[in-house]
Amino acid sequence: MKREQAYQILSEKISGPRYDHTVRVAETAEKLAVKYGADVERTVLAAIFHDYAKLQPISELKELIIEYRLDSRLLDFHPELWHAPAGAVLVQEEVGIKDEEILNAIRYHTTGRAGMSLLEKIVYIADYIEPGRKFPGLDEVRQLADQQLDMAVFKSLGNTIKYLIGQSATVYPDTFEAYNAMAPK
Ligand code: DGI
Ligand code: FE
Ligand code: FE
Ligand code: FE
Repeated sequence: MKREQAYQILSEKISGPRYDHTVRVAETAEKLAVKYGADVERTVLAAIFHDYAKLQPISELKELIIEYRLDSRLLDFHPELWHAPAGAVLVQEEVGIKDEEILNAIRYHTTGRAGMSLLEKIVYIADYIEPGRKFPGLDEVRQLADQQLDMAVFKSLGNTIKYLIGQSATVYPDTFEAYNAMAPK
């Protein structure tokens, strides 16, 4: 699928600031894919569709998790997490993308997971560092992303865990597993 077609399909699903965020994630992911030698077109496609389900009503995301027998633990965690795994289902069913690595990048873009592929790491970090973001510690992660992708992913996972704990929020196990897996050995 060509980018123009992907953006066309996306624009029927999301618009406004969320669409603009997606364009910035795709541009950031493209640069990282070139730098780190990932498949550029597949990385960009994953980035374009990473938030495909972001504006879907929570009730519909919940139905998808049940209907497609996704990890039922998701339902005990914050609904903000649901657009990622439910989005992977919708991108497969509605857009027709079958590429498992692209689908996994969408599925795990919010939490991360242990054993992320290069393409998954790039989408994860592009979502975190795109120029429109403002998080504490972002400058450090942006600098790391320039040279040490794994360290950037490790730091951003740590920052997210710290942020969530600061909010007294629960942390989905995949996020901890991703953090532990990315710790420098
Ligand atoms: O969809 P985006 O806003 O572009 O970004 P995202 O999908 O990476 O993250 C959405 C939100 O999910 C973000 O505010 C942080 C939060 N989040 C990430 N991991 C966890 C989490 N929230 C909870 N409760 N638990 C997690 O493990
Ligand atoms: Fe997202
Ligand atoms: Fe993210
Ligand atoms: Fe996003």
